[in-house]
Amino acid sequence: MKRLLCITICLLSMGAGAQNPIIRDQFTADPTARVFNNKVYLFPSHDIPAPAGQRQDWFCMEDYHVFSSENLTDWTDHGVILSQENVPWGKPDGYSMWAPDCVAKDGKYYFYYPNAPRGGRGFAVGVAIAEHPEGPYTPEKESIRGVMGIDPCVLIDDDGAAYLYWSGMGIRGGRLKENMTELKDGSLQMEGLPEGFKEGPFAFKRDGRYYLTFPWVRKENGTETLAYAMSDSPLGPWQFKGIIMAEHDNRCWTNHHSLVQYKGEWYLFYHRNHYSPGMDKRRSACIEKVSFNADGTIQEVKQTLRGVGLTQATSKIEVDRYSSAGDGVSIEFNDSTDTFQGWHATLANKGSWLRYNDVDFSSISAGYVSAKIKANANTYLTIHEGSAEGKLIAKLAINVETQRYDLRGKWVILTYALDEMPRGTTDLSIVCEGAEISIDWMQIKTAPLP
Ligand code: FUB
Repeated sequence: MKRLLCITICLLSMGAGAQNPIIRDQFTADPTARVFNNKVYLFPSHDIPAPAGQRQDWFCMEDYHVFSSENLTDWTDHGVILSQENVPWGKPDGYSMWAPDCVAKDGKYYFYYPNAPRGGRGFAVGVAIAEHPEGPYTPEKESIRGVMGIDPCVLIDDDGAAYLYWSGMGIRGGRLKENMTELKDGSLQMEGLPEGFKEGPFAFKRDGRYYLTFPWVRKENGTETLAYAMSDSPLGPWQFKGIIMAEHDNRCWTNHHSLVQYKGEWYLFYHRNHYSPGMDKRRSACIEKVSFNADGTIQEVKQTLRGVGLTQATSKIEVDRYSSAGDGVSIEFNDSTDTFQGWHATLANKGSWLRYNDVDFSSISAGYVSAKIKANANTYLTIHEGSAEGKLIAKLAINVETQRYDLRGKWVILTYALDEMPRGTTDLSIVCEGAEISIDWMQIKTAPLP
């Protein structure tokens, strides 16, 4: 057995990290992603726990943040760009800052957002304008005349014409004036969409064809799928094409999404209540890759824990966000009173395995592996390149009864020398070789000590 180089007994919980959800310190619903200046900007809505006096079992949103990323893995939070008390036409305590969008036109950024109007009922849609995607954004004094509803989305066509879509008694759309803040000729109901509840329109153009994508409840007592229709014209009529993503398997009622092309790949941003399993109005943004068929139709997308993007071998590899797993693997929150502390995986039996895709070893040439693990009896894990039968990279043993410590049931960080150093980007598999063992994360290091 390899010599154990270092043991750290974890007295404090470590910060959570994971691939899906992509933002790991706050809720982020209704994720609209846009590419500006070669970066992906994420404009989600911001679920918060409802303050006293507000409905506890409903959506509660008081402001918007914007985030950006160049690799879809590391996200920078640029902070609050708009709060309910700064919307001149909105209820300052409406907590109704629902799904937004942002587009760039002629060097300016137009942020569209729904909100509860002051002294009125239902929802209206406003615009806030900035010189930079990160803001500062200045809200227009009035909401957009003729738009009563939620979930605005803007498509700018190749000829510069801009179209606004939103939901409210179905999905409506209309052309915007050059000023981007008013409808040009009113609006019309989008025709050709299936029966059943629809909201959250997201429109885009690809290879000369228009796509209208939307959350859709397809069956009685069902929850939302993500579905789409195509057309040769920005305002339809539309031809319904089917499902992009099936209902959540945990009955989270909403889904809401955007599709964006970045560095040659298409991605679906969507949400799910990962950090709030008991309450589906506190959601978190996730990403998956999307593929199109030759005829322009969209292949159905499956939800994963792993999400997208490379994980640097030298960062904490949150293996509980695995790509696939065999029998005997389960995940649990690290701290059920603070779910943002993330998860750990438990491999219950000898032979239980999990696989984590796309780990980038290119910036490291020799090394050690540290892992945060926990067991009740002496046992060990092996780490392999590729599948569970792939080349052995390291063996992580835990001896729970050392001369100095009783480690039974305690989280410890163990550090070992690697047997082999993978090159480039590879998948990693972790295999339980003995009694039950839990793992929170692992990390490749150039030096053995932290
Ligand atoms: O986030 C509040 C609402 O839930 C959105 O506006 C809808 O699209 C649904 O996701």
